[in-house]
Amino acid sequence: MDLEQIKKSAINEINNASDVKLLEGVNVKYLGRKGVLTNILRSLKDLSMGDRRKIGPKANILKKELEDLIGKKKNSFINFSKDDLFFDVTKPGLKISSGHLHPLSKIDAEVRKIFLSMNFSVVDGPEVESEYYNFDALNIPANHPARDMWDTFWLKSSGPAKSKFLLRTHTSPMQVRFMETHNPPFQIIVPGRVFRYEATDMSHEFNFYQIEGLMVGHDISLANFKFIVEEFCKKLFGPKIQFRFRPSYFPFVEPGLEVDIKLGSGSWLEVMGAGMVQRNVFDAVRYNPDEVQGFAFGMGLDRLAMIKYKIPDIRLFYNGDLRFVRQF
Ligand code: YSA
Repeated sequence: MDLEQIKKSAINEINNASDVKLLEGVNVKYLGRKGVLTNILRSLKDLSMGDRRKIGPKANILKKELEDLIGKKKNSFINFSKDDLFFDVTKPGLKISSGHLHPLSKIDAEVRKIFLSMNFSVVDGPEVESEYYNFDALNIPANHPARDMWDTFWLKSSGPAKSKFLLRTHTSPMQVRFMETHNPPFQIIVPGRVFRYEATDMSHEFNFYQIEGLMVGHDISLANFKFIVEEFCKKLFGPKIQFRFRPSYFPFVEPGLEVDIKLGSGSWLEVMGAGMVQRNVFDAVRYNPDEVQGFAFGMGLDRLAMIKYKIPDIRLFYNGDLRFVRQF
């Protein structure tokens, strides 16, 4: 074998050696005491001066080259035991963790989808609102005792603004804003964030989400509202859901009512306020209350999520604990 052939087959065998033991075999075969290359180097002394000068340096360079290659290959095996190199194809794979929606975003998407399927349009509104839209236009003038129903974050007003500003306490101001710029008939929902200056507990946050609903047209009655609510509840929670209507009071509806849903524990949770739009609200937007009627509702999105996902405390949605969020 000449040196070129030896080089070719040695490199080939080094590359193919799949563990330290096989590599050691290659080392012995070429560089060991009786190795192929060692024998050539040893027999140099028997060659003529001319051949020795021709073959000697080449054989030594090749020896160095093979030692380097074997050394490098050996290093690549360090830290790997034989077991490490064994790939168990029957082992279950590692789960790749990917981002996903927060439970409130999930229920928000679901609620929108249900109302879209019932021909409602989705409208957006401002979180910083004027006192006029949040209260006055909704038949809640200054000093009206009903303002106590909504503990308010007031904003420091800058400049000679006529109306004071606040963080909206409910999504109802969008009823007025929408009616000011649209003519009936229409049916809309307004999902959005609302703020209340109040203490928190298991079912109350100071920052939460509501979905406002408003349907205005000719001959709209409370029966239409009951049908929509029933359809909505069944689509969101399934056909066995139990809910009840209770008479209630909001200055911008007459009559007013609230809707509760029965929890697994047997107790009831209030999920929305609602009613038939009050004449004074229609007056404020220059609709003729003798010609059009409408119902409106405002539901707590967080409360719907609590029921749907069986969450006992609303504060879990906001405390940023990833162990909670990752369960959805
Ligand atoms: C009433 C009549 C209408 O024609 C239209 C809308 C309304 C609802 C009214 N704007 C309102 O805000 N009523 S409410 O104060 O009773 O809140 C409505 C729903 O929001 C409640 O039923 C509850 O589900 C939720 N909610 C209220 N305060 C909350 C809350 N959710 C979490 N934390 C709070 N602090």
